[in-house]
Amino acid sequence: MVGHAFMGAAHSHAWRTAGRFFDLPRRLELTAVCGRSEPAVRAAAERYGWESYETDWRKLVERPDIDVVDICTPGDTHAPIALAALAAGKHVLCEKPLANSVAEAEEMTAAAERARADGVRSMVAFNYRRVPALALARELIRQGRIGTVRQVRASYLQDWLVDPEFPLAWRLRKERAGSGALGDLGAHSIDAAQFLTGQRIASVGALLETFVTERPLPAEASGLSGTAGSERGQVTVDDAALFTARFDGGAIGVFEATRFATGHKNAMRIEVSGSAGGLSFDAESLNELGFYDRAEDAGTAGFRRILVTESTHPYLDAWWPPGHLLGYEHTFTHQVRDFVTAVADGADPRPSFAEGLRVQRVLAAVESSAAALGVHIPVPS
Ligand code: SOE
Repeated sequence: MVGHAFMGAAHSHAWRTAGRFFDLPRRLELTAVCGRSEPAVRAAAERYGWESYETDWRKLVERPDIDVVDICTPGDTHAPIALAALAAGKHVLCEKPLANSVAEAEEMTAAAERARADGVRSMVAFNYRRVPALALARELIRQGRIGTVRQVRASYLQDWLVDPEFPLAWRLRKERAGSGALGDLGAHSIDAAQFLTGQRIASVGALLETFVTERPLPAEASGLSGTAGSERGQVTVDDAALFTARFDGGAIGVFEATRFATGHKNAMRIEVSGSAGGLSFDAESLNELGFYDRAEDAGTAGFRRILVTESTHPYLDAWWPPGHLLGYEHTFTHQVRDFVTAVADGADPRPSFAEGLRVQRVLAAVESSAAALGVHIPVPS
């Protein structure tokens, strides 16, 4: 694994846990973790249970005792690490968004497709696909339980940037992160919308805003927390992104991704309205799915709450008795389970790099539209 901050911690936990709850076709060994600072990566290896560590990812990807490279670094290093790992014949799991640009994502997808011919697999870590409630929503949509999908309402709301003195972390620098709330949060919503509906976003019209354009430079490397130093620097990404979308199957959608939704910490919400019913999800109530069935008697019909904890629900057979809840970390454990199972079966793990590229194209179209003051820009297929 390369990177050991927030996502590195979540992925470490998942690599450690997946084989203990799911019957995996392979035994997992946490062979090595990589980070630039020796003391920090040594501490991470100890804390998360990695057998060894490296300070140069180039050395890591060449190691003969490694089969899988898991990329948990900021976006600017996804492409070089993934390209080197694929060239060295390692299966690759890469954090989202796939890259910082469409050109990088195209190169990564082409490399993944070449490597696939030699049995090497790759996947993008859109972990919300592995929330049992969202996996169930997809099953219900596929079964036709809400009829023809007509509308998607997706918002991803956080508020960790409301304080103008919050430091200029890497997520606020375009050269490191690619974009702001759009790529960090909007990418999840785009993937979830396409995953749930089975339709692809065909065009978008958008608005981006940066409310606080200058912030204190961080005193130390900081993620979602950190202390401010005395110098200041420019914020070069969006704080909030709004866009509308047309899907290729006839649906339309409205999206909001923001780090300025005061009071909301991690509200990844999505609602799908169909001709026969509706579905509604909020990650802050992770174990629940709202379901409205138009066939029910109008006098008593209404959105009802499905508690997604039955052993018949996706992923739940490995966990606790009904009503005993799962959390954010389980989504990463499910991701490892699906990735390892696909790799061992010689199947294609999803979402593929091609699907990650598709999301990247939507992100780019959103930026083009915003630059053109909301003009709808077709997304090339
Ligand atoms: C920060 O905004 C972040 O950690 C994202 O990078 C993750 O993808 C999301 O799951 C939670 O919020």
